[in-house]
Amino acid sequence: MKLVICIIQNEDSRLLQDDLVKEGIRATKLSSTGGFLRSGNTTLLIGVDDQHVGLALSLIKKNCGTRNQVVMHDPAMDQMMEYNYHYPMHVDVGGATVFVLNVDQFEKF
Ligand code: 2BA
Repeated sequence: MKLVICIIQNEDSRLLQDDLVKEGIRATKLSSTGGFLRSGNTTLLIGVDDQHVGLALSLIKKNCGTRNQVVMHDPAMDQMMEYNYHYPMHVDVGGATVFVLNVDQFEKF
């Protein structure tokens, strides 16, 4: 069994969750915050049998697009001395950042 952790944009979560449910793949949605933009994003925890990992990844890929976001000046970023940012700044966010982890044990009580 694998645990797929995927960080996606809020806008993509509904359609992806719909597709996962249609395919009988279970997922848990967490509200998360990106460390760089410090804006809301969505993290999905998807527990799947090994043979369904490919299907889960293809649904993530299908539903999660890259978007360009404009970052206006954020004083908090001035503290990151190792970078020299110029505002407004354009960053490409997503489609999805995905981690696939081995699950040692899975129980439901
Ligand atoms: P954020 O950390 O808010 O990052 C949003 C976007 O800003 C990133 O998109 C990237 O294009 C840009 N970015 C991030 N750090 C940067 C930096 N130091 N300098 C310049 N640009 C930077 P994505 O790479 O698609 O990441 C989207 C979200 O996925 C991230 O939101 C974060 O919540 C998560 N993420 C990405 N890589 C991760 C990792 N290695 N571990 C944990 N979470 C990660």
